[in-house]
Amino acid sequence: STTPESLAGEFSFVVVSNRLPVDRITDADGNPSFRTSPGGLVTALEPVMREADGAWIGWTGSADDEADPFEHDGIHLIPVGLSAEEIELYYEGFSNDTLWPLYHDVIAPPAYHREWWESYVQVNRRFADRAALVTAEGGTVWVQDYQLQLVPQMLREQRPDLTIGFFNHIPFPAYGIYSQLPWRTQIIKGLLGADVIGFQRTADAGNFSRAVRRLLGHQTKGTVIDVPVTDEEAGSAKHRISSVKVSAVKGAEAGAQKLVRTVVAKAFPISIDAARYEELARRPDIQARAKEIREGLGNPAVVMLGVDRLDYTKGIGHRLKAFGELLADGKLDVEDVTLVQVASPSRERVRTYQMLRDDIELTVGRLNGDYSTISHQAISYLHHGYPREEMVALYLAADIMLVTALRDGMNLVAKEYVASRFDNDGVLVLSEFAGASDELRTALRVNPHDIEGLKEAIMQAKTMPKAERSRRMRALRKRVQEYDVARWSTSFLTALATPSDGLVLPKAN
Ligand code: GDG
Repeated sequence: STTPESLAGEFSFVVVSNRLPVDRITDADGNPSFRTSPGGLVTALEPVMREADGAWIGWTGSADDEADPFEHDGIHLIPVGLSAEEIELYYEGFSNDTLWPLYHDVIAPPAYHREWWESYVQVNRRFADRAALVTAEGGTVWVQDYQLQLVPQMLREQRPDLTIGFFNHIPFPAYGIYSQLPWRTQIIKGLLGADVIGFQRTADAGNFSRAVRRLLGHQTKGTVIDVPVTDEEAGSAKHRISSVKVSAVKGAEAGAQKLVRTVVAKAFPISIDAARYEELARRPDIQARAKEIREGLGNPAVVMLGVDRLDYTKGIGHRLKAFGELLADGKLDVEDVTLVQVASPSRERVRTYQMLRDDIELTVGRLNGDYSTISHQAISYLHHGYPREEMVALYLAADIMLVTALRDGMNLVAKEYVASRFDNDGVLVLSEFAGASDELRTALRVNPHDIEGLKEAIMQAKTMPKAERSRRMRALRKRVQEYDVARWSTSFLTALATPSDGLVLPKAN
């Protein structure tokens, strides 16, 4: 059988993420197998991996699963095992109950526990070791997301020959918030092990650079950060010398110089496989399904849609509040408007998520109790995950798409809706706190905290003339078609392959 050791130095392109892009399933005969799983990151990287014939390192999603490396749908997958305790401390704890709320502007209070941090360090070390093992001399490793922020530095210490990229899928908070983190300096240093650190928005990259200046005092200029090189690193012939330059020492006497590595911290807004969504949307069976969905809802004049992981960052409660008030005000009537809310199950073992679910379901139940009729539901609430085909049918069935996140790195749902609407119809209501808002300028952009403003936007969407809907949607579609996921990964990997500015020194030794 294939062991990780048998793959030593095998791959010149390696992606590292917390989760592998597959779910373990058991078929009718009890045989275990894998299926490609849904989700933001998977959606984004699957096409890239296939093309590069690279390897993907990550956790399978089950406890104590020490599966051997295997191939699935043409991608080499290299599992990293997590114990039940590590899932609790590193994943549910530090990743999802410390970093997630902190990086989303403390919408929920982050919990700080030293045992969680210790587990985070230990698990990051395991991922770094695995990447160090399987990556070829001079290869490229692309580390994904907030669960693995220490991996770049850990990897660089072992393998200075590698080119290392990191992409943060979630926001990076302002320093006033970030500075709460008891391990703020360690995390910053961990990330600075990368050559290129990608963020969703320009503001995220700026927040990171500021944290670097405040905590470490390194010089930054635009998107370039000068990171001092240790003597050991400078003496290593293996060092990726192209990123090393001589820089004047701030505050020292004239002429004083030191060796620095240049690290780029910059926005690379993630996207989707737009053509694939359009292709699905054009399928007659999916269009028929969209029609069937509307019929099933009682053929209301207007269908509104929300699609989110059930997460407190997504602003589902704010959306329901605005919708409920419009029903109460008599501005909306269940006879001709229905809200479909898909809330896919997420992080169900974390207490904050259990409380959120209770809260949302209480609100939905109340609103339906108050306003639904025998023939028409106010809210069709679905706590399920669906196949992608069904998602596209929902997008086609929806006259108005509501994305009201309180904080969101990007929000791919907004882009998927746009990509699916080849009919140039439909209105996107989009929170300015989602990264997508930087790009999707002709959406109806809202501040979801402003319930009055959100209600007005919903009414504006409902009464918007066809010509305006079409004009706005065309502009949105143009953007999403041009800046698709292929463009995202290409621009990141191009930046990674291009040494940043500076006086390049001849190779040491
Ligand atoms: C993180 C960041 C950033 C959802 N329910 C179902 C389903 N989905 C798919 C959607 C979309 C993806 O999951 C969700 O992506 P989002 O971007 O909306 O949000 P997060 O999951 O929070 O993702 C986010 C993203 O990473 C990428 O960088 O944009 O800001 O938080 O693709 O369609 N897919 C299927 N069934 C479902 O029930 N098939």
